[in-house]
Amino acid sequence: MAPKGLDYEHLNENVKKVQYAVRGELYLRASELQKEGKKIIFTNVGNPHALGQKPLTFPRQVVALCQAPFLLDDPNVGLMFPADAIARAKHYLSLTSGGLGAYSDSRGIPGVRKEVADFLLRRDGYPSDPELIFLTDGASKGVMQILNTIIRGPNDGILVPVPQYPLYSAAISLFGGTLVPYYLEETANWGLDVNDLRNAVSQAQFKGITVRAMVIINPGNPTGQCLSEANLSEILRFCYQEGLVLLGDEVYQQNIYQDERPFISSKKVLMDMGPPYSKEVQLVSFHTVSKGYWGECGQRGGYFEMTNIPPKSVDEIYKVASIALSPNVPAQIFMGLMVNPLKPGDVSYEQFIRESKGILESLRKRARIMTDGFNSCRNVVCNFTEGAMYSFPQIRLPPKAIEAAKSAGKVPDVFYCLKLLEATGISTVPGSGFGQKEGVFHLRTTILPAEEDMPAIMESFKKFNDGFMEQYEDTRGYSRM
Ligand code: DCS
Repeated sequence: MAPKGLDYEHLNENVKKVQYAVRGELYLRASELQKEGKKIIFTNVGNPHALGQKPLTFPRQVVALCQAPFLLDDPNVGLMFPADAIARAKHYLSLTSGGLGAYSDSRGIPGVRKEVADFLLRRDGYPSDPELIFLTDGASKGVMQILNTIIRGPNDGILVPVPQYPLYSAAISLFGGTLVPYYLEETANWGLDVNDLRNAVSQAQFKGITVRAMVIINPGNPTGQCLSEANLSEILRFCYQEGLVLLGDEVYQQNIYQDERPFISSKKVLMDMGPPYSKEVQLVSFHTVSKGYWGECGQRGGYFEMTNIPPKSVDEIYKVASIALSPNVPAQIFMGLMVNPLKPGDVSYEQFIRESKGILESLRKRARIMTDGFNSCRNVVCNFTEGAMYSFPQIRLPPKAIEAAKSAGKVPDVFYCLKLLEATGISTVPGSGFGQKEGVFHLRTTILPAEEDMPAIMESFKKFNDGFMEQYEDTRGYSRM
């Protein structure tokens, strides 16, 4: 019989090459165990509402009204919804061309893009052009769109931090480019050394690869570090010298759990540097409604802002965005609400602040409980989660455990995480899914389980880990730090 278009052997090889650990082997096994009736704690995905985080009331009221505009004509609407939610719903409906059921411009609703631009001006102190802001279905779609635009083939390299969030490795292989790793230094709190970047670029050149873009994730996923202003300006200077476009993944900018290094955007640092940098360095930065105290992952709302990108390239990006017609319109409203929050004096302001502060303060406590919990375990060392939503402890696996993993046909950290899952129901992602130095092992968990459940989860982890180490330890040493 003649081969058919979707026969496996004939598929796009780039599709087959893609790996995405966050929903990989561990996740599949956890789903199986759940079906068999085991209680699973899903800490593999940064999906706050799935772990019980309540949505903020005000944005849901506004979007509910936008979804059901007939409620606005109900004489009792004022009994069901606060006045500011009603006013805001009317505002957003007036920005659409036919409500939530109509496609918007492929770059997103102009009025919402204006709200994003106003937010960026307030945040960074520099004007932002709504024409250079595109709304997307989550940050993921924006990242993919930009990588797709850059990558021409295997000789195009993208500098990506290792450990990294596998959206980058997966999208780069999907588009047929080459990931050029730069290693974050665990012993320096996952810091970034610009000399390593230079080495990474020269090594790539040696293999015939031209590095064209650099990714930073700030705050880091899975590593949780916040980049300092000095570090960011070194990175931007490096991009200037090498002619790289900087992709600034800043989706965790609200998730900060220490006061020494508050979030500072790449855009602000770039503008502060002045010319020639501020006029020359190409920057695309990404944000989302999925993270922060919003955690509205299921809504799929995001944006990217382009700085110093030539108009003809912007037109090409617009053209490609047009193929998908329009980003989700309800998600665009969430984005508008996120960047244009309530102000003191608004009827719902107090409640909004109470809810958002409550979430962030609790996350800060959970970050601390987790780091301390991991550091109290045998052969486990863990940097503090300065930002984002994850803890990324290093597990120093004894040689016997590594041998046992090999005979089970598993990568050592996958072996450890599977055993952890079977014993405790805690579903994590092995460090190998994010990249790590040879012979060093990690796992990633989110810091998202409810605060009151956290002590019991850490206790159960400790009991498993210390038992595992007891079983496999001998006197010959460990996987190295
Ligand atoms: N960038 C980073 C660094 C992320 O961690 C994520 C999601 C995204 C972009 C994409 O988010 P949205 O498409 O929802 O805007 N993080 C995943 C993770 O590591 N666990 O859960 C989701």
